[in-house]
Amino acid sequence: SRETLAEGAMILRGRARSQAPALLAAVAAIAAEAPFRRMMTPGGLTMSVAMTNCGAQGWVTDRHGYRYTPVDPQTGRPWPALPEALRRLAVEAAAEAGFPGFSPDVCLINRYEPGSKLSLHQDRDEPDRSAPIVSVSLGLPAVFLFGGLTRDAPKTRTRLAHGDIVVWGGPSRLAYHAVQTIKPGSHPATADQRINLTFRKAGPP
Ligand code: MD5
Ligand code: FE
Repeated sequence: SRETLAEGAMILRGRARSQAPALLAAVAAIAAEAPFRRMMTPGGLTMSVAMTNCGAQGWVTDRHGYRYTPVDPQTGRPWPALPEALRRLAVEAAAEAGFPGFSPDVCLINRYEPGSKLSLHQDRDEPDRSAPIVSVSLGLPAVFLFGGLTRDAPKTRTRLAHGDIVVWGGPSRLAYHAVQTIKPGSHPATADQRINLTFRKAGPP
């Protein structure tokens, strides 16, 4: 099913479901090379979400700020490659949502456990704002808050469950959003975790 959340924002419910075992196996292989870690915000708070990356660069935050780096600062090695099967899924989903020609070079992987949340923010560290972000949710469900171009704009709540893909492009690309605190639970695919993959174009336009 394809539903429009807002202009440029389409949700493909269950779209990744059949590929979930392969996606989770890929995440485990990536995490064996570039472990999940809880990063520090520039303000000095440790995030409740654990993160890793694959692709040509990875998104990081520390006391110096938010940025993309070609090398994992924790291991000193390049981030693991973006697996072709993951890349293909993101490119297909983007095309289905009206964004043909998406060329992701990065996948940020978020790991939530009960009690984890992501506070209201915009994704603005990628210079090419014409490229959408493709988000794949696996495991425990989340309540997602989708707002507007200012922090105080009205917000819509939507549940994101195992296998759901959301494509955020056009005017929704820079919308404020948040993930509410994950509730305790168990999912057959991930036990007590929610995994979210976001495919992005972080390289130059
Ligand atoms: C998540 N991750 O569920 C979300 C999914 C992040 C993040 O927010 O930055 O890692 S991506 C949601 C997203 C991306 C770009 C725009 C919008 C939402 N939006 O307009 O609401 O872990
Ligand atoms: Fe975000």
